[in-house]
Amino acid sequence: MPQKPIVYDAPTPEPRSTTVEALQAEILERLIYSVGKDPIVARPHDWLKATILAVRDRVMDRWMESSRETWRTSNKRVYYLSLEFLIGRLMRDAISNVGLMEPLNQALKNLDVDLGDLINLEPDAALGNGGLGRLAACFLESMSSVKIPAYGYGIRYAHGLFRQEMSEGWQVELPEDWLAHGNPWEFERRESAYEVGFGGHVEPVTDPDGEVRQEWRPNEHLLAVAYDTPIVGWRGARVNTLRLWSAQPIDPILLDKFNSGDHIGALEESAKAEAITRVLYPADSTAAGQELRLRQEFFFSSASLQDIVRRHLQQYGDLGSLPDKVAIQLNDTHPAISICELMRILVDDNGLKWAEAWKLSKATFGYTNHTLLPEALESWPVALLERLLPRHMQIIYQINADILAEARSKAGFTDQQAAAVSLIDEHGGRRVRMGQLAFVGSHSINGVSALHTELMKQTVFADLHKLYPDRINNKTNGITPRRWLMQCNPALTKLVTERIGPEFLDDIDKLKLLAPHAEDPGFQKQFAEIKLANKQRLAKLIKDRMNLNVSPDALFDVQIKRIHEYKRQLLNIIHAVTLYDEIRAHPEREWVPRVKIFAGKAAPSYWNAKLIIKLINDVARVVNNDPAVRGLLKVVFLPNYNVSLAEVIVPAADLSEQISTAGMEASGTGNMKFMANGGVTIGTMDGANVEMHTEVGDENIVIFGLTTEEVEEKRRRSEVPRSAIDTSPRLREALDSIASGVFSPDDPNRYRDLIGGLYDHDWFMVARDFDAYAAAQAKVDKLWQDRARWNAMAIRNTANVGFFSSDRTIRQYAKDIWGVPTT
Ligand code: HBZ
Repeated sequence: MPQKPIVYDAPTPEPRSTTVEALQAEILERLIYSVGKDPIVARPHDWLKATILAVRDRVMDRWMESSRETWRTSNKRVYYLSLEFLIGRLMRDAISNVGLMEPLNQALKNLDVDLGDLINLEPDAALGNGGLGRLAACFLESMSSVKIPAYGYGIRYAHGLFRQEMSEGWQVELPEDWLAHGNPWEFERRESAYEVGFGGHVEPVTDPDGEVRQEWRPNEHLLAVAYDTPIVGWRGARVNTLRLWSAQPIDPILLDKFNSGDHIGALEESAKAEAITRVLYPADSTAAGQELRLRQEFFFSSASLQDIVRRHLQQYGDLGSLPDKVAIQLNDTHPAISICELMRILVDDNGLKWAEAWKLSKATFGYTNHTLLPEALESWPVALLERLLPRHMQIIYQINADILAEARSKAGFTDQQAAAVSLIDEHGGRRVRMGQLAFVGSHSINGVSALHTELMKQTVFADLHKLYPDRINNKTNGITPRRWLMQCNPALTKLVTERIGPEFLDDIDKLKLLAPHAEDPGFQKQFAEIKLANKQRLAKLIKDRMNLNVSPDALFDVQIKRIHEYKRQLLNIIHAVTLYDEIRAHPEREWVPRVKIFAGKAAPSYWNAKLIIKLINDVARVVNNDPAVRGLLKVVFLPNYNVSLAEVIVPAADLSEQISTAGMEASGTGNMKFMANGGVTIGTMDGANVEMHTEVGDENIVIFGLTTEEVEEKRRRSEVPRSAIDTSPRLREALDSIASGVFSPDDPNRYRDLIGGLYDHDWFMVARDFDAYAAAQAKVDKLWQDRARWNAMAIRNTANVGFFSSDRTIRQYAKDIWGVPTT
């Protein structure tokens, strides 16, 4: 039965004051009474903690009000399940969204503390690898901003994405330690702990009414403990909860073992449990495949589903209304086992009939696909699932039987097509395909850009799409304009406000009002001055971190993202080598000074990606130190790319490199961040670049290269890439110099195989797109030389970014998939 309604009219404390005096007094109070430090001896981290606690208090009233409102109105809740949330820093976001920037700045100044310094001291919450995790973070902020009652569910990794250092130009990975100074944002919820099981067996049990139920009896148990972080929307519209699960043993120590002298064995359980949430898997484009990863996936899925069902039953008392009150979005297949867990909870624990449970479950789940790369599509060996999750494996078989029956009964579905939709892959050891499971268990399957969604229909899900033609839909990605424009570029935000008024802060489409000013020389000058100041700040960072001088007057040409062959950092660095050759060969020409800036992490086991980092650093060493270059070209690889570094680089970029092989980047979201900040894109017709091209217009973006169809055609014909190299002397020269060791005299063969691959198969079309890319870069030079033209392009990029706000994306999810209202 539903719980009796809770009465909310008890007196609550007054909301905290936001005056300078009140903030100042409270920070001091927090420093003394919560941190336990005398202001005389307080260290920067102590001030940071005291400040976060004071800010957090100003979020609490709205947090409680938000959840009360959801209870009171019985509104539907959205649950976003993601193994990754790449949040970055939270403090500036919260301060800015609740409008505390000015009073807080003053309050701290009065205490002789610099707010900017504190902001930079906060560690990044790097609980994600790249785009997928950062998208989840933008979505959380947008869901609060457009007033959707929502929860993010994920894992509280003790160690987020590794710290990247360079050792002689090679990437080395070091453990990340974001919790070293504690985490003042989170609330541990000991009372919200759930048991999660693994292993054991399934037992049929006969109920008193003669019904036979399956009961899972796991032989391993551990606890999932919740840690809640408030996520505040723009202007404090609403505060939602990010609930991260931490794994803990049920018995912290086995006393009988300890007492018998087995001190290590006594802690074994504890270590095994805690291992599950110890560290984030650092691969972003290959499925991990290890047992521990599957344990992570089930652990957080089970805890989240138990929590969701408990909350629903507490409020509504029956499960028949689940899809009316609950929407669960699966961020890729990583939480797909949730579908089986919900079926188990409905059927085994709550006695629902299979068909009824399946209907409810399907109406509740939606699934977002983020990749078509075959190596990233998750599948688990049947034997592993059977051992770790025997009941879930039974459920998968039952789902599969139903789907196959449906497929066969559909007119014209051949055995081969039926095999293609099967959840079980029979090729070499039997495996469960998580993509098919997520698809059949959801009422909506969405891609993340128009092109990607079309390709989903034609490739990975072609047969399932035939069986269920209404399920696949597109939701082009977006980014939150608060973090990626207003906070990371306050000067530009101020300028835009002065020019077109503050309405765009609440309605990002109003940025379009900037377009008529694009040709205005006065406005261009102001726009360019802000870009220059941002470039000076980045130049200083490069000087401080790498002891390298770069000129802020040069064109800042930026490629920052995970290192992957399909993203083609190799194409970019080969272009740098051709520029290097040409600058030396033709000193008399009028060269555009360029700084090529790279940053990004490689998966630790991805050899070619790590080799590409080394190549960038090898080329940088030679080019940056050659007097014949006269500073006209600099190459920089900035180590340890993360959200906070992106917030400095993005506003300083002139040129945004979005040069993936067409058909391979599902969407990209970095592309949108540059656009917002007046960066001009050089890019292929891939992912969301296609829609950026439409939004900004052909004259304001530089598009080049093979299309998806052309790439596909060349691959199908197994065309030899050699002729592309033979007909391009500068490409051949650059490849020869790299392959022969010009940049690696200490190991001349270092790049032989990497470059050999371009002659051999060139899967990613680096050689075949090179001439088009070089021509596009030459066009960029021309545009840059006509600075008025360039500035107009930059302004039009900012003006037309509105479509790429994650508020728009989230409103579309809300309307088409979740069925919830928004503002
Ligand atoms: O998701 C990215 C896509 O590559 C990018 O194009 C898109 O914009 C973004 C948001 O939709 N995909 C990822 O970032 N993928 C992962 O991070 C990943 C992590 C763990 C995996 C597999 C992929 O096991």
